[in-house]
Amino acid sequence: MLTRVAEAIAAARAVVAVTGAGISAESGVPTFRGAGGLWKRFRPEQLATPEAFARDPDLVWEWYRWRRAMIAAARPNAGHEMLARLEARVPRFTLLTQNVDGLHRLAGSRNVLELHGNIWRSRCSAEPDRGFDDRSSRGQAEEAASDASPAAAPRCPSCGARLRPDVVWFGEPLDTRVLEAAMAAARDADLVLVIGTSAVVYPVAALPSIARAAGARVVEVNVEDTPLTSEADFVLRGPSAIVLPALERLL
Ligand code: BV8
Repeated sequence: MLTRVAEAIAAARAVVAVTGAGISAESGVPTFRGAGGLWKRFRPEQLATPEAFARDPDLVWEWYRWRRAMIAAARPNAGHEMLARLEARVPRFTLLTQNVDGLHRLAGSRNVLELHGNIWRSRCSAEPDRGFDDRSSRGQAEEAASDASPAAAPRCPSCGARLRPDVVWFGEPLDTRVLEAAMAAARDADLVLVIGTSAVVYPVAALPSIARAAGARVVEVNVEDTPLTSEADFVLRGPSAIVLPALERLL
């Protein structure tokens, strides 16, 4: 199976990778729905929704700050690094990630669409276009300058409204331009590598089917079956940090 996937990659003009939390699992970042996953301790409705933020912004920020601390300690793993190298080996490569951890860019991937946003950015809850890179010293200075206690949601230095993580919550639309670019890449693809996602969150979960309907073949890399497994042309069962380098050795 691995050899047939390597042959499909070698023959492809346009490759799209769709990744989820599973590709970051071996970097020590917990997944959402697996054993010990993030949603085990909290329900999505409790934290990753605009209603949750309106109800208890400090609790939501506590969760995101906890995740940022974990992600800050994480490094890209062999799976992220293989995809970064693959980008240079195929004529057209687009990486569509649901992950907000930024590890693909850290690994060197360039053509990355962060479909659910990025945990290191925040934006004003009252002025959506006013965003901040909280990894920058300025972002941290803004946060530190806010006179609230460290546990409280940071405030916008411009208007005083609360800042929110610049991620897409349940019930919120994805950025239209980003989603349109992702759909276009899916329709153009000869091969889609779906890696480390439970394939249950829409509209991203629809992308492999859109690609397949336009003639692409679909490879699933996962440690377990998902709703996509029965649709996939190739199923590579195993951890992505092992499977992807093994695949690369055959290219
Ligand atoms: C929207 C925030 C509309 C950022 C997240 C019924 C049917 C269809 C859709 C819906 C429905 N009811 C509600 C909806 C819509 C909803 C949705 O899809 N709900 C699902 C749960 C049914 N979708 C939305 O709300 C989206 N918006 O539809 O808007 C709209 C339009 C106009 C106007 C208004 C509204 C927004 C979705 C985004 C939600 N935000 N997170 C953050 O805090 O991170 S979702 C959350 O789940 C994360 O972003 C995550 O990326 C995403 C998907 O999870 P996965 O990445 O797949 O991770 P998971 O843990 O689930 O799975 C890990 C996988 O890896 C597993 O399969 C595991 O086996 C595997 N694995 C583990 N280790 C490894 C591995 N694989 C390989 N190697 C390993 N080592």
